[in-house]
Amino acid sequence: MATIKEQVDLLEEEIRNTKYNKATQHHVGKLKAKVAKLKEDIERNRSSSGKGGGGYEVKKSGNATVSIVGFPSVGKSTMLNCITDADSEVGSYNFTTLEVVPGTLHHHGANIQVLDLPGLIEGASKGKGRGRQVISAARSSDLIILMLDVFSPDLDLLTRELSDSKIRLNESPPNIHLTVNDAGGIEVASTCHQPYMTEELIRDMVRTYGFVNATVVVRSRIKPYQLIDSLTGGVLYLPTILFINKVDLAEAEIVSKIIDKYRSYNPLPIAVGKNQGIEQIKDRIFDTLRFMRVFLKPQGGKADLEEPMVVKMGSDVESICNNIHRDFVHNFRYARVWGPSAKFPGQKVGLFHQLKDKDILSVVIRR
Ligand SMILES: Nc1nc2c(ncn2[C@@H]2O[C@H](COP(=O)(O)OP(=O)(O)O)[C@@H](O)[C@H]2O)c(=O)[nH]1
Ligand SMILES: [Mg+2]
Repeated sequence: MATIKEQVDLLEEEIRNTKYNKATQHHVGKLKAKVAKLKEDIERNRSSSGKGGGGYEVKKSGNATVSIVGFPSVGKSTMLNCITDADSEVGSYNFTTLEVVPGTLHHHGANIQVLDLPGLIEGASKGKGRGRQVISAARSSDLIILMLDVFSPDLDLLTRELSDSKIRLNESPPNIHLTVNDAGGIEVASTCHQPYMTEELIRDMVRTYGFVNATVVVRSRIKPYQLIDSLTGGVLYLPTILFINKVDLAEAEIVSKIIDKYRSYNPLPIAVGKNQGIEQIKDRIFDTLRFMRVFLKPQGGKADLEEPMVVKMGSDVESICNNIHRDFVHNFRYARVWGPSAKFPGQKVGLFHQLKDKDILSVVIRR
């Protein structure tokens, strides 16, 4: 009897050796569901035997956390030193940075924690090098900065490592809902046309994955891997930005070729070692994190229009209260809002009211 690992290897080999087309997609889809199931079993065995990966313990701080991910020596530490108050060791050889080095970027009123991660190497997702730690730190962030060197711009290798670790970059989660039933087999209901897989394939993959009776409602166009993502769970959807570093060393033509090749990422050419592009880097990070400003108005007083509180877009009154002082949530009575999120000036709202950029907020607490 083959071990689970051997079964996975065999199935993966079969998937690799099967030419993917309309005639085989059904078969391949089922194989993939099978692999996903077996891999989950392996993970379960691993965690129950107590051999955890052991990630870095990085204490989160600031309004958001950003991780710099890249191969060794592309200039990650140099960038951290340029945009934050940190002092990370810079080396001309690989593997300089062995630990996660945090720094804080202060920009437009926001405090952004930036993590310089040890260089990612091929095989990181399988635990090579500091792979597991790099990836667990990356998973705990709000934004991933991908950094490439203009002379070794292998973005696919980088994103593959992240993708193998269940991190999806610049993607929205598929809209799939699965409900387990007592009887009736697998039922699939799709609210839109599915160009990438038939409903029959969806049904067979769900069955192969191990469900017997379930209703699957799909409300977006999905690909087989997205169905597997939603079956296995634990997938992270993170925004990302791409920086191409060391452009001072390359001909303009080479730089524009790379930018064109990865245009879907809207890459930013930089040369942090020469202090080029620093302000653009900061702006890009700030803009991608999608912050908003909320002006606080003390009860009966005037709003502070000078120094807004910077929070993530979509934040509600509760998260603002948490930012002011934890007693504010505890003693919260109600709040009043003026501005874009208010139906009328001074609207009375509760903790779960979603705020908008440039709102003015007054929180009333029990004394
Ligand atoms: N020419 C040039 N060299 C750079 C640039 N950025 C970093 N370097 C050099 O590249 C080497 C590796 O940088 P480092 O920040 O340690 O890379 P890390 O391993 O990704 O953290 C160092 O010798 C840096 O001085 C740049 O924009 N231009
Ligand atoms: Mg480094």
